[in-house]
Amino acid sequence: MEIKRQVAEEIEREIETHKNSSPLHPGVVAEILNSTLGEDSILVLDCGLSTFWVRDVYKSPCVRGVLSPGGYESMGFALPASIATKIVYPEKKVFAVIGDGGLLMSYSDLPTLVENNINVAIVVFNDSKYGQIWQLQKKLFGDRFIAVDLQKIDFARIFEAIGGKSISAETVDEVKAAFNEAMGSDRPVLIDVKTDFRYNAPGSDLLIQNQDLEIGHITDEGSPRP
Ligand SMILES: Cc1ncc(C[n+]2csc(CCOP(=O)(O)OP(=O)(O)O)c2C)c(N)n1
Ligand SMILES: [Mg+2]
Repeated sequence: MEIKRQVAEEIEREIETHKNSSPLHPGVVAEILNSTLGEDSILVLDCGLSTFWVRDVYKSPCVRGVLSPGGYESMGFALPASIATKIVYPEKKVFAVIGDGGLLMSYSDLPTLVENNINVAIVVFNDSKYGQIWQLQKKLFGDRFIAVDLQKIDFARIFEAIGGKSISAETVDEVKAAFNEAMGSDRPVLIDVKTDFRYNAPGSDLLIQNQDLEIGHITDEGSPRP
């Protein structure tokens, strides 16, 4: 219970401190989801740092309001899962939250949205990184990074090229306006939000302290001991 309280305080502090930061803090974007989505919405999560923020900040106003790959952590889940969700629950407003890495693993499904006019809002947290892996490497390998950089990809232009409606958002006001537009849309919309990978997931430090995970357990050859 003590850890739960500390994590809740950490989230509140982070969002307050970074409410005007640029690029956007993923927790700040998650708060905007809180004020936009309602009981008639379903939020579908992918895997990664951004989705951890959304998972911990988003307060679903209804039962079965969130669909997630859970502990399986499968990147690429949210886009096809959001298509299926909309087909099963056509009366619901479906938002998918996906990192740029996760969307790169699944974006061949984007034409399906347009071709069949499946009214889902795809929200890309675009930080040009495998953010979660960057955080892990920073924590465990003393700032030595490998294979965590992604190209700066303009997903809005990709979706437009397919024939879809897209919006790029870099500020709180732009994100609010984009989410509201998606809520009122009868077409699929892709919202490309520029986010920052430098904010580790809520409770990460507490978790590592409690697992007693030390850098001494890692070698160049091996992974952390389970
Ligand atoms: C299919 C698959 N491959 C690899 C991983 C390991 N993995 C977990 S998070 C992550 C990076 C996620 O990057 P992105 O989707 O951009 O989200 P971010 O962490 O940047 O928010 C990777 C490679 C995974 N969970 N699933
Ligand atoms: Mg990313």
